[in-house]
Amino acid sequence: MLIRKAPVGLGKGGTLEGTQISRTIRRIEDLRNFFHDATSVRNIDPQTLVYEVDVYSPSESSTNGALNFGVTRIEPGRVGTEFFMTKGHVHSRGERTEFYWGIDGTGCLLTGDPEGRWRLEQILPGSVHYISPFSFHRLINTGEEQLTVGAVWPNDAGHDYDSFDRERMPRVISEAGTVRVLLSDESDER
Ligand code: S6P
Ligand code: ZN
Repeated sequence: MLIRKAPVGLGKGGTLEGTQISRTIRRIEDLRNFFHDATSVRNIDPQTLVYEVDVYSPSESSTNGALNFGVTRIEPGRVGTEFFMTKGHVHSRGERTEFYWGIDGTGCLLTGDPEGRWRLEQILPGSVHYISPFSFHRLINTGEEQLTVGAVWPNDAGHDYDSFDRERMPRVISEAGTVRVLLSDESDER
């Protein structure tokens, strides 16, 4: 029997290479409503790259139990004091879970449960993170290098970007060269 080459691999710079891969690119113009400081958003070139997501979906979307494999690469940078981050979402099928793991760079994972309790986990190369059912999840690059994070999640999970109140989300900011977390008055930690 032939020993075949794997159809997909992680290339230099954290790009997924191979077949059945799609890429989503998010620039400042796509994220206007996600950063807190609207004035700073307006002052950045709308074409500025914030993050890219490569997704390998080997199964038909109708396949029961199908998984997606993804890699997210977030550029280093800030909007005002707020670090570059993903939009953040809860799965449309809220009970669907997900694993993240750190590949390169440093940052954090913000999660929030439906009761409004928030949690931040440090992401480092090799760190493993579990997104529990009904949890909001967002990646934040707090470092000077690109943050690269792998993920595996059910193909039928879907993305819901609007069910969590953005005003209540903790914000991760840079202050005097350190990473600081600002909680809204109504935020709770867990
Ligand atoms: C999908 C998974 C990731 C994110 C990606 C971008 O369930 O959590 O692939 O889609 O990190 O984040 P967002 O919030 O812009 O979809
Ligand atoms: Zn997800």
